[in-house]
This record gives sequence, structure tokens and C-alpha cells, in this order.
Amino acid sequence: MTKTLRIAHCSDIHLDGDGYHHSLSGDAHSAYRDAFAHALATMQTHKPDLMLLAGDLFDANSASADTIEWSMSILEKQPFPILMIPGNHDCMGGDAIYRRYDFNQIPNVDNLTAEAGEIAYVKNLGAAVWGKGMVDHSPEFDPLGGCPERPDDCDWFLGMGHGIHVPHGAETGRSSPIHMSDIEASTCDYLALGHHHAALELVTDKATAAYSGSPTDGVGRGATYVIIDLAETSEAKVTVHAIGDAA
Ligand SMILES: [Mn+2]
Repeated sequence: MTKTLRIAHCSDIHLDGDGYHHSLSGDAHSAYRDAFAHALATMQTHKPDLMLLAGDLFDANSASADTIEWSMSILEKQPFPILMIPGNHDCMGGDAIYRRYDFNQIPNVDNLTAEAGEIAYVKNLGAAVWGKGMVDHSPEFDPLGGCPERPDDCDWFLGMGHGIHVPHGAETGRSSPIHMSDIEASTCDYLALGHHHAALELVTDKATAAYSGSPTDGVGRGATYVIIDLAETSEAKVTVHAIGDAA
């Protein structure tokens, strides 16, 4: 049997955001929760093998205890493993949510928060997933820096990063740059990126990567997530899906 892996990828949910630049209706507190719950239900319909959440689940480390506990509960209810990293809005600096709440206590969740990066294995899928915990959103932070070569003991090697896309030939003084050259140098089968709220596919002959866009922000092609199909014997397929209103 040909080995395949189906991945659901999302990022930038911004729970407890103030809704300032968003199109969500109702009070922002419940609107973000409702939109994320709807996005999760929609992603479930694809029956993914696992989910990658590439940062900014929360809008700020000051998110309410009620919202943090709600998020832990809904992640636990998903019928697949979830691998996640902090973003700049929920980074590991200061009074980080992820220092106060242990998301790794959730049976189906691996939160990759090590500053130097770490790999989690989803053994039954043969998947190794790398990510790191951003402490400071600064020009010096290198979201993909230190990502190792593909381990020998996996069928699939996946990576996550949270930061700004820097195309070939471009320069930026902005924080957390993710250079296209680093994406193309990666040995990952797929790189799940977060930070841009508009989805962006980055598929070349050297790279399979995407920004999923935000499932709670309608900028760009709408509220989005990405489904990735990897197969041993064919090219990866990266599909951006727009979701309807949570209502
Ligand atoms: Mn961000």
C-alpha cells in the first residue's frame, strides 16, 4: 500500500482578539471562539491524519483563563493529533500562556516550545514534526533556524515556523524573517507557516510550504486553512480552503 499523509494546517486564530480589523460579527470574545470551532469542524470533514497549528492561537498572553481553558478543551476533542508552536502574539517571553498552562498535558497535543527547537514524533503515522518556541519577535529571531536535517527514523518530516515571508532577492529589517532560501533549503516534506493572515502557497521544485492564512480573519481569499496531501509516489498537493461564516 502506498503511504500517504493528510495534514490540516491552520494558524493565526487570535482567540480573545479585539476584532478591530476583523469582519467577525457579535462580541469579539465569542466570535473568535465560534469561528475557530467552526473551522475545526470544517477541517474535520477532510479526515486529516494530523493538524499543524503554526502560531498565534491567542491574540495575546493576556487571554482570559476562561478562553485558555476553552481552547484546551476543544483541542482535546479533535479526533487527530495536533502539533503546535507559539507565535509572536502568544510567544514564550514574559508571562507566557504556555509557561502557565501545559498544553502537552492534552493527550493529543504536542506543543513545541523549546527555544532551540524540538522534534515530536507521531509514531503511528511515521511523522516527525519540528518547531521552536519564539521568545522575542525581533529581527534577530530566525523562525526556521536550527531545523535539523530529516531524521532517519521517520516516513514524513514536517516543520513549522511563525514569521514574515521574505521572497528571493528581497530584504527586510522586520521581525522573525522567513527567507524563501531557507524554505527551499529545508529537508521537510512540508513546512507549515504562520503570521500572514492571507493564505500563500510556496510550492517550488525545491519546497512544499504554505501560509495557511487565518480561519478567523477574512483578509485575502477569506478565512482559510490548508489541506496537504503527501504521498510516497506522487507530488504533494497543497489546497487552500476558504470557510464560510461561523453563523
Ligand atoms: Mn503572528
